[in-house]
Formats: sequence, C-alpha cells, structure tokens
Amino acid sequence: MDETLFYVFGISLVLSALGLSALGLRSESFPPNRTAVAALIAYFAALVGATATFAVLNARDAQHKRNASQAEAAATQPAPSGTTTTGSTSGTTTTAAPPTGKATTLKLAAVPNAIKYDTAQLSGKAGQVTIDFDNPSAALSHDVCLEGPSGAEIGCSATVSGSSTSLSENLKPGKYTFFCSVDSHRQAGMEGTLTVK
Ligand SMILES: [Cu+2]
Repeated sequence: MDETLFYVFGISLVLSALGLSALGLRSESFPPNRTAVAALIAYFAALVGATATFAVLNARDAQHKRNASQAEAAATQPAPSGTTTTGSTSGTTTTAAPPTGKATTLKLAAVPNAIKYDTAQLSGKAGQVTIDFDNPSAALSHDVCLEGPSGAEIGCSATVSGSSTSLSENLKPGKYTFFCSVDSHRQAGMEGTLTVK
C-alpha cells in the first residue's frame, strides 16, 4: 500500500476546505448555484471517502506488516529451550533408556583348536544378558565365566567341547570380564570385556 496516496488525499481535503471557506467568506454570491453546491458536496465526499479508505488500508497494511514480522520473529527464534530439551530428551530416553528386564543375547565362540575366544569385546543392555557360547573344538574344553566390576565371580557356564552352552545373568550397567576357567586358559589370554549399558 502506497502511503503517499493517503497523504495526497488528506492534504487535498484540507486545502480544499481552506480554499472553500476563504471563497465563502469573501464572496456573497458563493456558492453561485445548486449545481455548484452539489458538485462541491460530491467533491468533498469523494475526498473524505478516499482519505478514510486509504487511512483504513494503511492501518490494515501496517497491522499485516506487524503480524508478518512477529510471525517471522517467532519462526526465527529458537523454540523455548525448555520445550525443545524436554521433547528431545524424552524422545531419546524412550529409545535409549535401559529398560530393566530387557533380554540381550550375545554370541561368543572359541577359536577352533586354540585357547582363545573369537572376540575380546562384548556389549549388551542392562537386564538379563545371555551369552551363547560355542566351542567347536572336540579336543579342547572351554567354558565362559563372568566376573563383575568389583572382580567377584558371578557365574560360569558348563564346560563344553565340540558343542554349545550358554550363561545367563541379570546384569547392571558396568564393565564385566568374561573368561575361560579351564586350566590356565584365562592366563593364556582367553578373556575379554563385556560392557553393559
Ligand atoms: Cu578354555
């Protein structure tokens, strides 16, 4: 909306009113006839109407601009940190929180005919953790035992050769050690770390 139009009509109205009153005060014969009166009335009515119209349009335009800039500001502004943090945190928590009692099953195997596991790193979620252990060597017996973060032994699977077994324990978050308790297999390096989150 062009604001100058509003001022043009407004100023014209004021000047016309001043000119008309000057004419009316000076001249006895003014207005000269009915047609002139009607024309003057129409002229003023048009000017007043136009001025009012543009005043309204300008006001509406300004309001729109205010609304737009407010909306823009709201969009640009980072959403209230409280809301964002709460939203994302609760979302993450729902997915990442260790639901107590959720079972994890891990695979572990002995390297054939060696005093060695196939991995030194296992990880699982807090709750019931089961280690499925496979020992393919018929001539070498192995088992899998768990030691807690404090170094206390938690439990051992059966000792197997050429077959599988499993060890299942309810574990809290922490770092555990899994190892083979047969002979001096652990000392030979048959151990690893189980990380529970
Ligand atoms: Cu062993």
